[in-house]
Amino acid sequence: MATLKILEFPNPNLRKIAVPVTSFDSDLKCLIDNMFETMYEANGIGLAATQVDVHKRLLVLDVSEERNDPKVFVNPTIDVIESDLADYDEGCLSVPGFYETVSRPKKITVSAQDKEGSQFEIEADGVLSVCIQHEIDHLDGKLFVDYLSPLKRNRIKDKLQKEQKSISS
Ligand code: GNR
Ligand code: NI
Repeated sequence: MATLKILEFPNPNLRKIAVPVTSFDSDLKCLIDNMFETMYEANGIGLAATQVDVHKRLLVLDVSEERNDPKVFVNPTIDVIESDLADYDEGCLSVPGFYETVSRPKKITVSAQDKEGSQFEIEADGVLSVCIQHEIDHLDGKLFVDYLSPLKRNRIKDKLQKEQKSISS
């Protein structure tokens, strides 16, 4: 296994639209393992392939307290979105150090495939719902900062760009 480099805002590759996964082979399983290792090492609750510069429709997450409930969603789609909204203080591994309140539909029904390609459907609310919506946004080239005012978004962008220039890894 290996950890992967996480792209940071405003890297333009974070704006790419991911394409569906079509082969459920050993390369996919290897990518999934590496995404879990990257997510756990970074103490994240979720990670979309887009964030590691792989533009395929898959995401991993683990919203459990014990960090022992890994879940993979390949080619996820949101089938039902309830109209009630809920606020959550969101962060993102691609926007390190910034947390802002985002309002999203509270409850969703999601279908996806597992790592073998079998279809499944789940209902999600609470942090699981927030995380799935946040990760599917990544697959569509969207970031939580897009929900903020342009003023806030640009302040975050300027601060991160300065940091990236001073570190330049
Ligand atoms: O680790 C993460 N925490 C988090 C907190 C609130 C709302 C969403 C998230 S997802 C984030 C990991 C990440 O950037 N996934 O794309
Ligand atoms: Ni994120």
